[in-house]
Amino acid sequence: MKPVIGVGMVGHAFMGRAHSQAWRSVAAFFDLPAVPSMAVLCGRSAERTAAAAEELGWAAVETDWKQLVKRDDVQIVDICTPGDSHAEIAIAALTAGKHVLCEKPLANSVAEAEAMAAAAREAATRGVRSMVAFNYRRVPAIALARRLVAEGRLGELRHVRAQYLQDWIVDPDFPLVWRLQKERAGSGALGDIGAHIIDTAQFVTGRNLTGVSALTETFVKERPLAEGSEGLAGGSRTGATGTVDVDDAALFIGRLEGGALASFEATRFAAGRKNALRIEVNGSEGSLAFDFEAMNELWFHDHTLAGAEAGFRRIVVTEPDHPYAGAWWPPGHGLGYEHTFTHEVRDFLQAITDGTDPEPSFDDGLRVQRVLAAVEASAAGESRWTAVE
Ligand code: SOE
Repeated sequence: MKPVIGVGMVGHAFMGRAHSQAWRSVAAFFDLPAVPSMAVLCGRSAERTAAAAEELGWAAVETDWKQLVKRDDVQIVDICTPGDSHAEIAIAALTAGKHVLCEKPLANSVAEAEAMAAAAREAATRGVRSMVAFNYRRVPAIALARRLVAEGRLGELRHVRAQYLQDWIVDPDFPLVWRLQKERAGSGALGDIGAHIIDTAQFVTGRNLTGVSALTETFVKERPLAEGSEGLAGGSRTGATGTVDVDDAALFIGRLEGGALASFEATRFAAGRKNALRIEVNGSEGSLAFDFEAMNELWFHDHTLAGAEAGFRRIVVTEPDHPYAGAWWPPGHGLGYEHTFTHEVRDFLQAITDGTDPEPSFDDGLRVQRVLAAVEASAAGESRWTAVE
């Protein structure tokens, strides 16, 4: 019998559902040294949390995360709440000796992220592990892209072009859900989806951003208020409206360690683009291109080949020796969004049982938070060049 690790999850909306699916399926597809048990689900409403626990497969329910982090049947605390509660829950859980998986962005401010990273570093000295949930690192094609860059297949890196394009708030009548509220989410498209492309760019290239120059915009400044909105769903209208105090779109250029130039675009106003997380990297010896809307494909151009043979080649990233892919289906049968979360909890469980620090760490989350802060500072200061602290 394998050891069992109890999981307590806080939050059961969109991310909570995605994480539940991962905890439920991971042991069926990956040979793990320890298996997770979906011990406790925590949410504010007893009734809605009980219904979600039943639907998603959690054994027990709590309505106060402070109780959850004390429970003996919980060894991992999985935080799937809006950013305004990440720091408090994560620090309490780490202090109580629980491993922590925390949704992105790590926090709503650099100060909170610093406190979380410090708590994580201290906890690691006690064998307590933490990880921030930048799930796109676990798309097989993205992991393969990193491998190709690390192997030197692109040579000297010159350009990174990253975009995250969605369109779910194009309608000005779409309500002011928590992702559009600064107090809850920290920022708008920037923190919600810009954080993903910052992490993806730094992960794929293995280089951090050193400075940025940015523009942000809020296209729709007033939106209807709604009650009971969950995830990306609107809830029921109250009849009143509220002010949008976050960005709808963020554009910035930046420089990476080693000198490569980078551009980033994060928007929820790209009509027709649903979840287009895209990245292209150009180096002296080749290029890579990826679009999440075709997530099983990676495009690779080998510039060392003779001109007559060169050109972008489509790699279908479903072979047994591609990252993660071998655990699933025969070649060509493809994976989806939910698999990224399964890979994430697989790597987290593996690191916990190996006694190693998983990545992305809270320090990686803090680094992204510093970029977000630099983007906001630059945009507020007429796009002036702003160093990432
Ligand atoms: C909404 O923009 C959202 O759900 C993000 O919050 C997630 O991080 C991203 O994976 C999909 O889009």
